[in-house]
Amino acid sequence: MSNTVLITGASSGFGEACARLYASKGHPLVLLARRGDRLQQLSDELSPLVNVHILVADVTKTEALLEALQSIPDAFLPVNILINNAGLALGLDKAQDAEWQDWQIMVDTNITGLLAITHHLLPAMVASNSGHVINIASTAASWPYPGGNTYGASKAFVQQFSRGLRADLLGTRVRVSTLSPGMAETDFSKVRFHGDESKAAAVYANAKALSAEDIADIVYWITSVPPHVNVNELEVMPVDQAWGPLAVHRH
Ligand code: NDP
Ligand code: 8X3
Repeated sequence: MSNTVLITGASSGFGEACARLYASKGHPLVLLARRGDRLQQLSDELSPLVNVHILVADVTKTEALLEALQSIPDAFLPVNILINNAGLALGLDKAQDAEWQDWQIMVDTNITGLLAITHHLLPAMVASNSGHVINIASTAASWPYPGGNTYGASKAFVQQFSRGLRADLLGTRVRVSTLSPGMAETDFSKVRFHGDESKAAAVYANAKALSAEDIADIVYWITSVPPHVNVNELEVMPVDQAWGPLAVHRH
């Protein structure tokens, strides 16, 4: 029987593309996000291929989230592949101008939400001595940029937490991988700019960004390498993106 894949943030972007790809490979799916209508649409589309269970949950609401995870039907257990993808950036303001609420939501989503789900699902992976956690970080985890303050720091947490997990899991067959994408065209920028479509479009103007499907292909590859191989970390950018020089303030 194929491994069950639980994907957080499956209602859009990378998560949605992963759901389509894993469904095409015959994996039962548990799809989690806040927007139940989008999850239902995706489930209707993929159910002819595989069994799909949807969890309408907000990863920042820990108690309700854990209740939702506990309600996963036995037929979908154990969860073998966990794709911790739900996340967001809010704002691109310098730290001194940023909204406190934006920082709080990023930390609650990108850090606390990911921790709560991992904490809930990891013991069963260890008990069955199999499983794979794929954490979606970002190039922003390693490469700071103006306005990336809390977002980048939250993704650096994800990167370092993944390394810590590997250290703790040594001696088990449970794998942990971090994928750090650069610029990818999804709803990410629309969310970052609080729904401002023209600001979002400007991010991707006249450059070929990564697509959600590019990321799904890479996630799938990471989980398809032989069971004795662990891809620790993988960073990927579009060819049209690279680093800039260090900034200098001249007087
Ligand atoms: P999208 O905005 O298209 O998708 C984000 C997903 O996260 C949605 O399904 C959204 O679902 C879900 N989500 C957000 N907040 C919550 C929450 N509180 N509870 C549950 N689900 C939530 O963006 P991407 O697909 O691009 O982003 C996916 C991940 O990839 C994020 O972690 C992002 O930081 C990361 N990333 C993105 C890059 C990019 O350039 N696009 C580059 C590097 C990393 P819903 O709103 O329905 O809850
Ligand atoms: C998303 C990529 O460069 O906007 O994680 O931070 S970036």
